[in-house]
Amino acid sequence: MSKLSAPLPPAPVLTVCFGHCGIGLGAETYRRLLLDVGADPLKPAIKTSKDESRVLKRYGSTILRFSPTYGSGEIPLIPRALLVDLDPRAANLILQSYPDLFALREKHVIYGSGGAARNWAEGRSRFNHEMKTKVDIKKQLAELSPEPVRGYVVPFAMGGGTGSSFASSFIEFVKTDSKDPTTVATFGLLPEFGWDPVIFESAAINIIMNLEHQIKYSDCSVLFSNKILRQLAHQHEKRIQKVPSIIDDLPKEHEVGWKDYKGMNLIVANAISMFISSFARETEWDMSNYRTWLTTKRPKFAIPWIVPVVPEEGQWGKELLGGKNNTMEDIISKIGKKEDGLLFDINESDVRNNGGPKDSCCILVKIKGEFDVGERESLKQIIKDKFNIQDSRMIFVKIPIMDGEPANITILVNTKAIGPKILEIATEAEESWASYKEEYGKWGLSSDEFKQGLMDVVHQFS
Ligand SMILES: Nc1nc2c(ncn2[C@@H]2O[C@H](COP(=O)(O)OP(=O)(O)OP(=O)(O)O)[C@@H](O)[C@H]2O)c(=O)[nH]1
Ligand SMILES: [Mg+2]
Repeated sequence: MSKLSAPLPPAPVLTVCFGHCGIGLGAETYRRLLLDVGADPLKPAIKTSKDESRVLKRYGSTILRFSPTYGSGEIPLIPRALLVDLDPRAANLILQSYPDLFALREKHVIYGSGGAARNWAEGRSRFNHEMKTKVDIKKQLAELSPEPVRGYVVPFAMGGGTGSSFASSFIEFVKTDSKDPTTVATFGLLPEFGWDPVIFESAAINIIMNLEHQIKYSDCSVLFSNKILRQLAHQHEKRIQKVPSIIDDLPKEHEVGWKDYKGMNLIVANAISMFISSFARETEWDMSNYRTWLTTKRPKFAIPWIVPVVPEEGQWGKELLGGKNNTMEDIISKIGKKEDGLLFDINESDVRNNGGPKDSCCILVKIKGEFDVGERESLKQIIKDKFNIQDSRMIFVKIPIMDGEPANITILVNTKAIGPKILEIATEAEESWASYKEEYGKWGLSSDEFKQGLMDVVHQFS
């Protein structure tokens, strides 16, 4: 195809994953995005020109295309994804299992010489040393997108060292370094204390410093909690067991570190892939619109509510659904059967007592059919039953659905009701600081800086 006849691609969106958790979530999301179009994640390729337009409509510029290399004229699809961790194990595992997906090999990864010891200050200090001196992060980003970047999708855990601090430093870096307007969307995961391998006191400090950076540098911050993901994964265990995931493809002798997170990560991947589809596919909604949505909100964070929690088996791979499970009616019936899930740990009384009059939501709708007045009204009613959100504060984004794809609705909710959960963590961080200030101070986090961060977070969530 000559350059002139090629369609003008929109500026690319990159996914930059940080730490063990971020890499697990990001890789699962790409697998999911590929399965949505019926591509084989182990060898994703465009086979025909019909395929090509279908794929372009689906992914927009989140995927790189290269000239045919598979011998048969097929064009490989390569995610614009960067996997970053101080500990090289997680990224290596993914690369080993998906050599054709992450076909740019070492260009997809940045790693250091071992974890950040669950210490945000150590992680930040090592980001500045190892990432900016030993690695040329700008150059590596340019490999994935020689063009100016439209936006970044950034998944990570907030309670550990590397993911929490690297995501903080990275979003600060892209927001302050670039002259081009770019949209940053962060997907931050809260640990389940008493279950996850995190240290309560230091994790609280890490979370506060990370949140402060999200407040300053992220345009669309989405929060999840492992507590609720674990519950949902358990509740839907039977179905999840049958759903293939990136974890099933890991070398058997190594899968241990991720095995327990399979269901949880599939659930999160469902929400992140809907988020990406909301602007990567042909919709009226651009990624930068999220920037305006949350700008004036306090707290400027959203939590996802998804229907269904995990897509039905049978939709995966190349089987077509034959017109089943893809209408609004199916969505409503799934909510009736409690096959939906709010991915943050608040309940009805939290919403009743702590929600605010300016709570709002962004409703991503992928269903077959017109999405007519009746269907809109029933969805609005369901949302009002759970969150007291006014009609005028609801935004609908209709995502085109392809044949054979199941219906999916993801509602990003901005509500004051999450405040008290975060303030509990802030209290823990404040009480723990005295015993950690020496250790964190060694790595360059001063008491003043920590206290400023704490104040910003408390102000944001109060
Ligand atoms: N849902 C989910 N949680 C994860 C996953 N991997 C780790 N976690 C959680 O993330 C938190 C720890 O963050 P990690 O991502 O392991 O840490 P890291 O960013 O690599 O940082 P350090 O290892 O401390 O340098 C804990 O709450 C874990 O339970 C994952 O794949 N999925
Ligand atoms: Mg780690």
